[in-house]
Amino acid sequence: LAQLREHVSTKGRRGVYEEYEELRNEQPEGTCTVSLAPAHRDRNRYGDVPCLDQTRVKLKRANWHNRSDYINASFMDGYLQKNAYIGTQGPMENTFQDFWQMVWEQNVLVIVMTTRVEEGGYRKCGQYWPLSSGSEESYGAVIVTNKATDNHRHYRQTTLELKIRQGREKRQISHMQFLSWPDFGVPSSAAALIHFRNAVKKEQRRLVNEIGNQWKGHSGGPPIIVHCSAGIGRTGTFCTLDICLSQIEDVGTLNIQQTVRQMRKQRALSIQTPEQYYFCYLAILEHFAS
Ligand code: PTR
Ligand code: PTR
Repeated sequence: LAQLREHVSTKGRRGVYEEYEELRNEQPEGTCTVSLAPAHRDRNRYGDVPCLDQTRVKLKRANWHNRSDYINASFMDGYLQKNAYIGTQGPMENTFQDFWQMVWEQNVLVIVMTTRVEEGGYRKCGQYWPLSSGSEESYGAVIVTNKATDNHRHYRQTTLELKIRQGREKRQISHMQFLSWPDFGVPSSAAALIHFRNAVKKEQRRLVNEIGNQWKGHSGGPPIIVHCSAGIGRTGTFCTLDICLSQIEDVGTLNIQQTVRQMRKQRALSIQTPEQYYFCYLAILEHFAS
């Protein structure tokens, strides 16, 4: 940590920005053929944010909704955990069904949303879950019920119940939306974001323990879905912080640049601005300063 402090104070903000520029200049490995196929154009929220073929999440039952297996979503490794996250774009009206199919098929227990549905008068993400307590929506074969919503200062936590049309199984999952983070920006409070990250971690652990046996041996459980609008800027920043904090909690060291480099091989373009990159340093330093 002293090293980290030293690293930042010697390099200064400008030096850290340069470090980020190095990452930006590294050519992405891999291809985005499926993502860029004309047939999938309307399933990408942003034409300039495709996802890599090598790590994309494939819908399994492509015939559920009579569609191909494509969704703009990528598996991402966490700290010592393969596929700890799925990074994805904010669902759009025409991909709600795909999104919920992915949630069901990947046995997801926690969805992290780091954007608001609308920001500055612009639509950033679809309203893809039922908003009011007690209400129910169907998304293709998946039926989602809002069981309860808890409002915290910087985030909102909603318990959702999922079931499949014609199926008997019911699952409870948590939707956790962080509310203080404009896109291309950094959160208004590093402490609030880290507090949120800890709440997410705790919630995942709680739900994994609750479902029991199924995940024994995979201590981390199923992937946590993390999304913002494009699924790269804020999503990448959140995951970088989570990985670096986990590493520092475990072995006392961390390497932000290496973490982001690895991440960009799985979810291309992760971390969108030099400020977001710098924010990772500041947040960690601030967190351990107190
Ligand atoms: N200590 C920070 C702060 O007070 O801003 C972090 C924090 C944020 C703590 C939110 C608690 C918070 O409230 P809640 O538990 O309701 O999210
Ligand atoms: N074409 C968009 C743009 O650059 O404006 C793509 C984009 C949008 C990229 C939002 C990143 C964005 O931020 P985030 O990944 O945090 O939602």
